[in-house]
Amino acid sequence: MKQDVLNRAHQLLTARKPDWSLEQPFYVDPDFFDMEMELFFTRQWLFAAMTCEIPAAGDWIKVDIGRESVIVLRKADGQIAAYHNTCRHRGSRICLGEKGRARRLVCPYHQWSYELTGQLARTRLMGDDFSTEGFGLAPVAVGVVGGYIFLNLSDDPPAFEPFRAATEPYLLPHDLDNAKVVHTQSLVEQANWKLVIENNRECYHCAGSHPELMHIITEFDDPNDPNVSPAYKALLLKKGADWDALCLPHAHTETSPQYRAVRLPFTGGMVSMTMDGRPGCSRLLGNLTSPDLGSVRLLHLPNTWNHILADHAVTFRVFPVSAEETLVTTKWLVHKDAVEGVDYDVARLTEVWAETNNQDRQLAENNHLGIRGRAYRSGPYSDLIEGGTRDFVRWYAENLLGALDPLVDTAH
Ligand code: 3BY
Ligand code: FES
Ligand code: FE
Repeated sequence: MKQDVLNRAHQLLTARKPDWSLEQPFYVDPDFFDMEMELFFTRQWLFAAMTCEIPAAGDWIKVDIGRESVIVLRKADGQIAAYHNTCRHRGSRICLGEKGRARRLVCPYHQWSYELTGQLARTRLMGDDFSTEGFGLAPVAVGVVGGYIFLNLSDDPPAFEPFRAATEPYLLPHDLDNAKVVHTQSLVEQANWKLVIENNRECYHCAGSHPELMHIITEFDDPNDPNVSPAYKALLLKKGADWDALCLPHAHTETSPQYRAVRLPFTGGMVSMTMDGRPGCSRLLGNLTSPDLGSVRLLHLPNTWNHILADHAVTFRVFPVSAEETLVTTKWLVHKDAVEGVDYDVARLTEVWAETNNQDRQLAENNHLGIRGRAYRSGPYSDLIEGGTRDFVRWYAENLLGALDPLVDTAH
């Protein structure tokens, strides 16, 4: 990392107007991006994949995070493990496809093969005194909660446990371990990753941009938001009582600025995130019997938000590609035994969020283009309706500043 970049980023964050958007280089400068990846992004727990995508021993899925590539797999004992996708011989990528099933991982270059535990199993023609000891694949830290697999690329990850413990009760009733992904939408957006998250964390833009979504949710739907309408407050009370009776947790977790789970009702009698508000899948998740459970909103900064409903779940994953490109991957899941054409129709199931994602993509890309111009200046977030965005940027700025503190020249 370049020292002048560290100094400049530190200076801008120190001088930052509290609760205003970030200065231009944080969104567009490739040197800032490299610095941010190293000091911030790759030290975070990142949502990578779902456990149901690798249901059997030997199932693997490749997860590319910037220039890093990770193999996430299920070991023979059923546990999930992850390894850097870099061979210990001369460093080739090992898994080249997107996913597969294998008894051993075989490097395509010179066929060194690895056990599912990461240990080097066999090599050809390395000589009698070569020992496979010490040539295991480099592990990547894994955290699993309610069917979600998170990875951490740092050698010294922060604890995953508080997030797991706080959110697991919300997820377990939906049994996403026993779901299946029925559709994936991958968008490479021409926007900095923070603009994707900033956009997601507010609904200031919703009335102007999301006609489909606004039949289902309201601009103000956080139970703690003082601007929640009386009608929505009444709905929260009514649905809260129903969910208490079903022993389904719904209160906002409120333990961390980085993550939360909360179950919120939909509006207008809608029970699902479909165009007509009726269930997108008639076979409900887990052993659920009521189709009207609103959605569990699972947030974990910096790279995922989720809607987990009675009938289906929608997961959103954000990976930075470069300062000006971001991969947004959306997956729709239903019960693993649901039958296409009988229980669900993919087009109907995916319509609302596929549209909404395209609208959000346009918003983030326009935002990015405007920020690239000479006239861009940091601007204020509304306390009334952009609290989520304000809190994300605040959290990001504090974390990055903390990482920069020990690295800057005191002279700058
Ligand atoms: O529903 C969501 O996932 C978020 C929250 C606010 C706006 N946005 C559509
Ligand atoms: Fe993998 Fe040679 S680089 S076997
Ligand atoms: Fe949006």
